Formats: sequence, C-alpha cells, structure tokens
Amino acid sequence: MIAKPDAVTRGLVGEILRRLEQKGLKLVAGELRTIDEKTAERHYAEHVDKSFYRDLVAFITRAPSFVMVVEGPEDTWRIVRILMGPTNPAEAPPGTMRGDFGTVIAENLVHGSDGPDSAKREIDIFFPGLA
Ligand code: 3AN
Repeated sequence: MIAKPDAVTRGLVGEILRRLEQKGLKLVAGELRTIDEKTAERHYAEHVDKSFYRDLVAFITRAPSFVMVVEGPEDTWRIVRILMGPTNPAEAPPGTMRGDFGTVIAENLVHGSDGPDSAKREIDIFFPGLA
C-alpha cells in the first residue's frame, strides 16, 4: 500500500496506519520515499495508454510517499481496498480513507494492490526480496 504525496503532505500517514493497525493488519515494511519517475512508470504500467497517465506519474513523484507492506489473513489486499474505499473520493462512503479525507480523483490519497498478482508485483518494485 502507498500513502501518496497528498496524504503525506496533509499529515495523514499516522491516521492511515492507525486504521490499518486497528483493523488487525500488521505493518511489515514501511518507508518515506520520493518515488522516482522510472519507478512510477513501472508501477503504473497498466495505465500507460490512459489520458491521465502523465498526470498520475507527475503526482506520485511530486513529493514523498509512504510506501508500505501490510500483512494479514488471506486476501489482505481486499481488506486494504475496503478500508481505502472506491477510487473516486467524491463517491467513497464515509468511514473509508478516501471517503473521509478526499474530494477529487486526482488526489485520492492511497494506493492499494488490486489482487494477489499485483500485490506481488508491487512489493517486488518497492521492497525487492521481501515477498
Ligand atoms: P485504484 O487506485 O483504486 O486501484 P486505478 O488503478 O483504476 O484505481 O487507478 C489508478 C490511479 O489513477 C487512481 N488511484 C487515480 O489516482 C488515477 N485515476 C484513475 N482514474 C482516473 C481518472 N478518470 N482521472 C484521473 N485520475 C484517475
């Protein structure tokens, strides 16, 4: 999971970690890190043809993110995404991270892997050797 630059700048990392930990997930790796352009392009490779791709890369590289790995029962990625809420904060219900803290899709605070394969792929990008 990634607390993106908007979340870090707004001082929401503690709150995001609190929610993950309160749910019962365990933080197994975490670092404040400015993601470089090459890494961002690798991370967002599936969106390369989308109209918002360049904006996405510019956004995630503009300031430090808090990149982390959390562990839990099977399908932890799904639990994390439920806590995050839907992609667009304007439509995310209260109680979710995006619903409670965001208003626009371009600044949607958090990233979470969308399945077991992407979780492994993304952990390999940010914490090689961990998974
Ligand atoms: P999620 O982050 O919920 O997995 P994805 O993978 O569909 O959502 O999108 C990746 C990121 O691309 C989102 N977090 C969001 O910042 C951005 N994004 C998605 N759709 C749009 C859009 N229509 N306009 C601008 N940015 C978007």
